[in-house]
Amino acid sequence: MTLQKLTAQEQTDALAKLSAWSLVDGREAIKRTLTFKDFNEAFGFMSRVALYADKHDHHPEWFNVYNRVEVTLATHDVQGLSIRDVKLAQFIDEISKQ
Ligand code: HBI
Repeated sequence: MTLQKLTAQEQTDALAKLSAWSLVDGREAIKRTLTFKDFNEAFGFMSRVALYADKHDHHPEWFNVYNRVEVTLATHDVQGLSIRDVKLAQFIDEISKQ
């Protein structure tokens, strides 16, 4: 099954359920910033996401400084958003209930 780019309506529906995420200005991508107790917690989060990403062959674009992690999700293969970004965002929300 080839990876499909989300339609505008699918994007709207997905973001309605991903309230902690927002669209990146000028790019079909979604972003979220997470703040943890300390670096140890932040890196533990990143480790869990990294294992998920490698298992699902879908990797985040992210920036970390100390206890803050800025995550951006998009699918290079479709130059936009796909179901893989929605599922990775859902996983991130589940493991980081803040
Ligand atoms: N991660 N975010 C993201 N987008 C992709 O298109 C992607 C990926 N990880 C691996 C991957 N694609 C492989 O299928 C190859 O295209 C590199």
